[in-house]
Amino acid sequence: MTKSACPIPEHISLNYHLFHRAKCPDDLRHLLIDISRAAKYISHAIQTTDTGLTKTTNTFGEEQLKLDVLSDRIIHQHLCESEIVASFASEEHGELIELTAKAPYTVVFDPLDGSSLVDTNFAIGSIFGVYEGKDVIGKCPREQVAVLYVLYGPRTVLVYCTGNGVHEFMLNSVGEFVLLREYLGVGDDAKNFSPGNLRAVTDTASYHDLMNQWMDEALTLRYSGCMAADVHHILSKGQGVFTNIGGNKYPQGKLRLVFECGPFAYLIEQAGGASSDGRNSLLDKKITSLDQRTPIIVGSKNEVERCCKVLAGK
Ligand code: FBP
Repeated sequence: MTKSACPIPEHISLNYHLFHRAKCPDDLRHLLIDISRAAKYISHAIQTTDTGLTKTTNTFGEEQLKLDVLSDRIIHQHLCESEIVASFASEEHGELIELTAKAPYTVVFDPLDGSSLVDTNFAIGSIFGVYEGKDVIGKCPREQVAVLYVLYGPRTVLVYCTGNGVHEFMLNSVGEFVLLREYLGVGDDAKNFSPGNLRAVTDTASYHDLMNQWMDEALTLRYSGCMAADVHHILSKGQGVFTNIGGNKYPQGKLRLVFECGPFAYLIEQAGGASSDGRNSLLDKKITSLDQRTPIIVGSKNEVERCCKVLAGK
């Protein structure tokens, strides 16, 4: 009997790429495929579900959209079915939720990042980080074994990294995520800037200085209000810088280390860029709570370095 190698398909599927290119462990491949299946249902829900509010708030006191709750429930169901997840933490809940005892992974996710934009038809996303073991408290984002995000825009795209490059897929007409681009990279110099929490310029003079430098140097503004879309812009264009720093309203910045900043810091550094909380790489920031907020500067290396200097008043 002759052993035949898999013929290389015309369109590389996510499963094929995980198996033959990323060569990631079978259980992690199955988990990422299950997450991608959940994303297909969320993509459909965004096209068809009421964009209105529920009468509830999440444990962080934020009003919940019907789509926030539905997306969270879809992901929870798929993680349960996988039987590979020991516990998960969602931005919509305040605590770690146990699923399958002795399973190898913990998944952290923001089910619908930028959801306040859904009624405007702007692109929004789902963000996932995967850690080994059954908790994330005390760990740092460098310990993630996989990061994946999905961007629900004119096309539904999925980007993942398991430590061997950052790769982009598109959801096609038969419901398969097929490879668009491999080994996305981020160059050292930025031509675009993406300034979050801009209200902080009123009480953080150094942030105001940074905006002035970017405008004086005629950098191009690219900001949508959805972190997944704005960081995807950096990966797509191969350069840029995204910031969201503290001010009176959000002293530590608005974004959470576990659900947003840690996953994107991992992807951008894997793509050759840099991340910082103003002093150190976000990958080395210890996770002390699920709701832990952090300033974030992420993108082209030289630009991140400049931002840290200006924000430190140097
Ligand atoms: P949600 O996940 O609750 O929508 O908030 C996160 C977010 O929408 C990010 O996606 C985005 O970068 C940020 O808030 C926008 O903050 P700001 O309005 O301060 O620029």
